[in-house]
Formats: sequence, structure tokens, C-alpha cells
Amino acid sequence: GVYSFEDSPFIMEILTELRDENTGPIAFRKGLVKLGRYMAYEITKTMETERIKIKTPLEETDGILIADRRNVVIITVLRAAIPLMEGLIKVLDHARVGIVSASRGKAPKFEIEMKYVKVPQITEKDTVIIADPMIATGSTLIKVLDEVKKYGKAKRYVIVGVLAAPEGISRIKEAHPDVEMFVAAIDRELNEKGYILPGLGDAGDRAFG
Ligand code: U5P
Repeated sequence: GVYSFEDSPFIMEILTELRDENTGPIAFRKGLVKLGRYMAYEITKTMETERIKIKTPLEETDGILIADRRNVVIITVLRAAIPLMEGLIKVLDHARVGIVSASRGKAPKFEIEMKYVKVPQITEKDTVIIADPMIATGSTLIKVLDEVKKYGKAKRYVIVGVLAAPEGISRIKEAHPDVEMFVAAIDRELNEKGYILPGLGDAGDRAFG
């Protein structure tokens, strides 16, 4: 499934700030952290829970435990996903974290070079969350998923991003049909250089200057 949050005023307000060319790196990074936190919160709504019994100081009562929240691996795609990951781990605080680097070559091939890959062992209990703010052609995430799947089979694979282009979504669905996507919004199209329109520009440059 693909989930986007155009009907959430709070997420749309953060997105508006991220899109605005007048937003500098400090506010841009803060916006990504906030968005990561809120997206993680949305993901927990789709996780399995267990009923548990606890005691308040006064009596016994029922409670819940989000079992899946304890078995999360976040894959951070350098470099723009760093602030997004920081937000995600505020909610998914048990997460193990993998780091991969990926840089995209020029049009029309958009070849992906991965120089650094450090991913923890993955088990069938794990929800693997791959953070990359922009799903443009989808090439980066397809390559990252190919790589991450070498480290074990997970219970779920979830991509978290800010914006996605329709092209990227369909290419990822075709290459990895088992993947779910959570993005703030789905944008109109890609330009000939592979940028999302209307988009927010280059997320790495916006965040880190
Ligand atoms: N990217 C942007 N802004 C865009 C399009 C792409 O920052 O408008 C960056 C993303 O950070 C991502 C990579 O890591 O390019 C995704 O490109 P793709 O492999 O999905 O085409």
C-alpha cells in the first residue's frame, strides 16, 4: 500500500515549510525531524499490538504493547535522511539502524553508486523502515532494497519519505511488490533532470547547504 497524508493539516503545514525556497537549512532540518516523528507515529497505527495486564498503584487494569515497535530496523540513506531518521527514532526508540550511501548519476540512466553499506542482521520479526526524503525515479530505493534484502527476510518493508513522484512509486512497486510506502504527499511529475515537481529541490542541499 501507498499512504500519503494530504488530509493531515499538521503534516501539510510542515511540508509547506519544507517546500518554501525561503526556508533555510536550520528550519529545513527541523522540519524533517518533525515529519519523521509524525510519520513514525502514523506507522505505529499499522503495527500489531498485544494486550497486557498491569497494576496501577490502585488496581489491576489492561494495557497494550506495540510488539512490532520493539523490532524495527531503520535504514538511513545518506545524506538527506539523517534528520528524518532522527525524527523516526523519537517514536521508534528501540530501532537498530543501518546506514547506506547512494548517489545518483546523470540522466537518462540515473545509475546508482553505493559506496558504503552497513546493515544489521534482519529477522522475520523485523519491520524494516527505509528513510529517504525524495522518491524520484525510484532507482535509489530499488537499489537499497536489493541490498538490504541480502541481510535477511523481514516481516515488513516500509519506505518513509517526504515526497514521491508517480514514476518512482510504480517502478518500486514493480521491482519490490512487498514494499509499503509512507509519504507526506505525492507530487505531479519529474523533470528531465529527475527532480520532483513542484517538489522542494535537492533535499540534501536544502538540509546541509
Ligand atoms: N532527490 C532530491 N530531490 C528531488 C529528486 C531527488 O533531493 O527532487 C534526491 C533524493 O535525496 C534521493 C535521490 O536520495 O535524489 C532519489 O532519487 P531517485 O533515485 O529516486 O531518482
